[in-house]
Amino acid sequence: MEMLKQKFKAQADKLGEEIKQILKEHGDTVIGEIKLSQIYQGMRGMIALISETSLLDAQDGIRFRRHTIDELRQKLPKAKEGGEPLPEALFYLMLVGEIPTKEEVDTLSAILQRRSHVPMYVYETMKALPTETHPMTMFVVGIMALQAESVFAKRYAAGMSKKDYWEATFEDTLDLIARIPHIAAYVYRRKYKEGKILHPDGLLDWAGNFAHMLGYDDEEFKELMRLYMVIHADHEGGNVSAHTTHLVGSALSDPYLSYAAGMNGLAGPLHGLANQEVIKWIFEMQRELKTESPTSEQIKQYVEKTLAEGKVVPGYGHAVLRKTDPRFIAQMEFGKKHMPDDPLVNTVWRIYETVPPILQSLGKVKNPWPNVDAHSGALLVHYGLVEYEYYTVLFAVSRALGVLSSLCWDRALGMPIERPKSVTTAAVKRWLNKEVENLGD
Ligand code: CMX
Repeated sequence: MEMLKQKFKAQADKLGEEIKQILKEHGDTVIGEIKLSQIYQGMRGMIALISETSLLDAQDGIRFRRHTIDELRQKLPKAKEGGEPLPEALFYLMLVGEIPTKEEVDTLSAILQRRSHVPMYVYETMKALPTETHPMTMFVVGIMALQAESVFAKRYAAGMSKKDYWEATFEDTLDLIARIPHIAAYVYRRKYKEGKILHPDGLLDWAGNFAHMLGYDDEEFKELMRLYMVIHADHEGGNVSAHTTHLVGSALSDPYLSYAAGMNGLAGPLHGLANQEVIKWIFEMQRELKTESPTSEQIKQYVEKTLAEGKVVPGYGHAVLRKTDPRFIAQMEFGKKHMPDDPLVNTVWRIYETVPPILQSLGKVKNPWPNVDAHSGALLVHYGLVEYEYYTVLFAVSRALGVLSSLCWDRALGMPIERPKSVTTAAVKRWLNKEVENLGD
């Protein structure tokens, strides 16, 4: 751990110096213009944030420290030969920008195991909720209960110096990543398995152990969890969960508060909750059409009905991507390798052939292609994880790797409190009528 921490600190000091120089020489360089439409329409395309861990290309998809999903699947160390990459290896890569050796990842897995204890009062807090509570609410309540353990909060209260913020954030980050799968597994076992808790297996890697604690010891399911935890980890800084974590963290709210805030954003149906919405939508379609394997024509009619009812087709579209999400492709490859004949998975592939032309024909959908959420549920159902309301919790466990490594960078680079300017429409009108010189006056 000390080695990883020192490596991170050295990288952060180096980049911090480079940024100082960049700002000294180019701080006043104009990087583009902002259109009035952008401030009304979700700030699309507005470059407004720095996030070191990943970068999203509209055509090629996400790159983690310049590595595509395909490259990660090739290059990151694995639990088994020819298998899926270890998510803690991706965390290492996002944190220090280097692909770790297998030995370095094994050390990190062991450290996470050692730091994974969740105090009993956290479980008691979650247990106090009625079982009908949505799993994402239970999960965030668990994280909030755990906040009492924050190193950052304790050290800040004791008068921590600014120069130590990064270190307290780093400690909280490792503790949180170690403990989050335990909280998530508890949510699942409490809500769906009569509260029968399964003890961790100290010999397993982070995602393998998570699968085990959920109650899925099938080796293939563990591989799915490793892939799942890798592909959902980060999607640059502007998406709702990453941006919220960063924003809340900028007030020096500790990593527990910041991550919990981000996950409340992930729980929205246009963001992470879309994974439950997709499978719910497919199940409803199967029920209504009375078939497990709807034809392309039947799917087309059902999509048109969904649109006519004023709803979105879940799992399709994206605010940045303009092609099929490589995270969808990675899951499709997993499906082709492990379950090529699964009827539900085949239905997902048939939907993929059917939906894009329909969305294209609407003339307003900027990206008619599937995103990560279009595929994930069908793979989980294949292994028996059918409780789709739980799916966003899996996304949240993975997302911790990205948003928390980013938070370490925010504190190490001394990022200030975020505070963009807002204006009223009355102010916009005054400015358009040339009553004032500057928008906002
Ligand atoms: N089905 C139907 N209509 C869609 C659509 C879809 N899948 N995707 C976009 N549209 C519509 C929008 O609702 C919007 O309609 P209005 O002008 O009537 O409001 C219009 O097309 C233009 O939207 P856009 O610019 O193409 O998309 P946005 O950047 O505004 O939104 C997203 C992006 C993802 C919210 C949207 O595509 C969507 O709602 N998709 C379905 C939900 C989903 O899968 N979300 C998960 C995204 C990935 C993730 O974060 O996990």
